Amino acid sequence: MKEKIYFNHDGGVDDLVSLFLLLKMDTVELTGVSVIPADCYLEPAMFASRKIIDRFGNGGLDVAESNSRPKNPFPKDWRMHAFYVDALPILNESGTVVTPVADQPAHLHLAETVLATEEKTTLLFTGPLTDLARALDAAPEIEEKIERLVWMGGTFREAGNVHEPEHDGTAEWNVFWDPEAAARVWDSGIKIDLVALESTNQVPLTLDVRERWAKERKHIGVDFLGQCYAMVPPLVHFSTNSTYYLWDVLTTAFVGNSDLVKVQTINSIVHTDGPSQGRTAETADGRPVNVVYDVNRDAFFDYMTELAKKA
Ligand code: AGV
Ligand code: CA
Repeated sequence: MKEKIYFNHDGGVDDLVSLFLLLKMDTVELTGVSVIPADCYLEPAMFASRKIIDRFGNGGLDVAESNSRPKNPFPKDWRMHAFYVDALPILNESGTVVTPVADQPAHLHLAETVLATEEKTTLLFTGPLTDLARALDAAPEIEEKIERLVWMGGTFREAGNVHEPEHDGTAEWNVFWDPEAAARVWDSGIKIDLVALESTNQVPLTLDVRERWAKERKHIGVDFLGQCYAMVPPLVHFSTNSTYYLWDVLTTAFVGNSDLVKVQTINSIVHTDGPSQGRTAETADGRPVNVVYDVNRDAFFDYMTELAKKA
């Protein structure tokens, strides 16, 4: 039987590529999609999501808009990426958008979808956890219908990826955007699989990967990968603040094929205040999370490229 997945994302290039790949996995069934305006602007990210479902899915889905707000907003330059994906010709060929906008806000859409699904649902989150925290407050009974949360977030390394005034650099952005939401989910009984910077640092966008997609662009789905990853800066000489990694795509690939990675359990807490806010830190009496800390890089890129060929 197919694993039931509810996907909440924040409209970055790798979030939208993740949506595309989920639609191509025959081991999973997407039960719902929602978009939070964290690393994106909401309108282009909603349109892009609905058009990706139209172009690559089999119908039957709607997409919910989040009305959640940040504690620490993302930089504008990154949030612009959703406009570029939404404008791609391959997503605009038909001239219409069929997949509807849900009438519930994301957190209620999540709760309703989980409760209406007979089996337990795996939650896949590739942005901040705000909608999940709010769903747990609004409908605590969903907790027992959640199989697990798979989240791109956090790190236990000294260096995070937040480089902002008044911060010490130890946080990962999806935690930093709303640290209280992460702490709320840590307080729940939900099983957490964390795809942290430990593993995502091993899958930067590099020129050899781009060249591979260019060579295989006769497949429409591989061409789509190439077009999407033409919008963001690759790792060339050294990593900068804007260097792009396949953070969310690795998280999504882990749902489809857990053999790609290694996992270890770490007891941890989330810092919610001060210069380390958004930091996930190991502590003996913290709550256990399963941390994906290593990945077979070549197998990962093979897996995602083969999935794209099914489009
Ligand atoms: O911290 C990684 C998260 C992922 O969910 N996002 C991007 C991915 O969608 C934030 C982010 C960190 N560095 C970035 C980010 C960058 N250089 N460009 C865009 N987004
Ligand atoms: Ca994201």
